[in-house]
Amino acid sequence: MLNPSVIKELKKIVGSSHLHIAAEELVVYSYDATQKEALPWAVARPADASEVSRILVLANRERFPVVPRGAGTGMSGGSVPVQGGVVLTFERMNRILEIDEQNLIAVVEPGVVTGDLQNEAEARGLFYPPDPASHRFCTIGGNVAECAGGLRAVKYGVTRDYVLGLEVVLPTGEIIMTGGRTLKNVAGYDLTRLMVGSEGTLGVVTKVILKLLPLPESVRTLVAFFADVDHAAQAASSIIAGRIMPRALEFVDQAALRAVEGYLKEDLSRGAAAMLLVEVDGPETSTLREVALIRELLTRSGAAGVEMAETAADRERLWKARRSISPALYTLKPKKINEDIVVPRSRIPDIVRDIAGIAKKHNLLIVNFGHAGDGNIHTNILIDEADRPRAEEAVKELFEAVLRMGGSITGEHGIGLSKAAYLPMELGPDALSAMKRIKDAFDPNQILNPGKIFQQSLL
Ligand code: 2HG
Ligand code: ZN
Repeated sequence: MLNPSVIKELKKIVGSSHLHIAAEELVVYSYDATQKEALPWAVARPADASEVSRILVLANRERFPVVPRGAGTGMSGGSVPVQGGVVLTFERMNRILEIDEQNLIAVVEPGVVTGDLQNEAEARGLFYPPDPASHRFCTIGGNVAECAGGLRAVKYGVTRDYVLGLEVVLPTGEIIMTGGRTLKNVAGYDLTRLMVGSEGTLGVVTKVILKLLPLPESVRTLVAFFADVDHAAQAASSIIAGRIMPRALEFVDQAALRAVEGYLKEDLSRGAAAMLLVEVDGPETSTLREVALIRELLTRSGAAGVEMAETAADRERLWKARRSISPALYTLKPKKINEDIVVPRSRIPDIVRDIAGIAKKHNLLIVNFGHAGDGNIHTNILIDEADRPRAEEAVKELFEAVLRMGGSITGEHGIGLSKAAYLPMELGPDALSAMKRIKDAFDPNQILNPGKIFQQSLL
């Protein structure tokens, strides 16, 4: 708990109307999209980097945890204050500070909603490609912390590929700039890349300089239906092997299709067992050519039907359905263990088969969907609480299979709380200990987002 004199100091830093200790406020900041929850002791809404810095200095003096939080859409418990402390929330730091149309750069505060930045860029003929499924709610600060991926990563890469520079408050209170407004910069260690994806454990990001691209001239979207999941997985791999680079290549299995169709009360697939969504962009002539090639590949891979979304409304309808899968799965079972494994893309059919075997062995409902173009499948185990021990066995077997194939246990959601126990499986002791030494160098008193990434025994 915080003693009254610390609460007084915090109020002095952010202003008393921006420091919350009422139970009903604390509950709002206690959970993320994993259903994990823990109450913070206080919630602070800083206005700028200097307020964040003063809070961190105080936290080191008084030894209380500080947990930065975006919109709480995280999928690994990264923003859940498991050891209590003060949650930092960025509702007041939510401005797009600049869109530099000469240099194709945006400068934003961490609380900007990702979809708002995408829209603002598009209104000027520019493009911010990272596109998490939760783009209408999630924030750039959270995206940077987790190195969010999303729907367009297959062609355009992930958040780290767009972050040119950061203003960061270190856990000990210093305010530093990393990188800058240039595309190239090799001055010293790449602290920008170290911060991106560090899950709020190495610093608090207070400003982000992002690279923008010109808005592609044309976009075309195809949807393909399959009579079995195996052919859909093979078709996804064949598009990549066919040297075509769609901007999105998404896979949805039968259980996910039925769930989202029920949730949206819409028939998307007329009973298909699997669906692929494929989107290309670029100059008009090249998207036309690519669509024809993809159609041919899909048909050759056994697609039962391939359709093109003719209008913007058709496209929107398909993407809305895809983005709704995650919440829709809660209609199947009360608990959802979401994994985001990633394998070399030619191994998608193999991992999908292995997952079916694991589901059968443990008698579990396991649903697969997601970013097939990246080899990144959202494997969701849907359970009642009583199924949890079997589900945990299944997770371990899933990760073993993924690692055997040269993959990773997390493509975009991060380790957070959910996967801390499994991180040693992927990294081994030496890489893990190198990471822990980095954490200790930045945060000697372990006040920033404690309990994340590293298992308790390593703390
Ligand atoms: C998505 O791509 C998100 O929809 C959520 O990353 C994935 O719920 C999930 O497993
Ligand atoms: Zn995803």
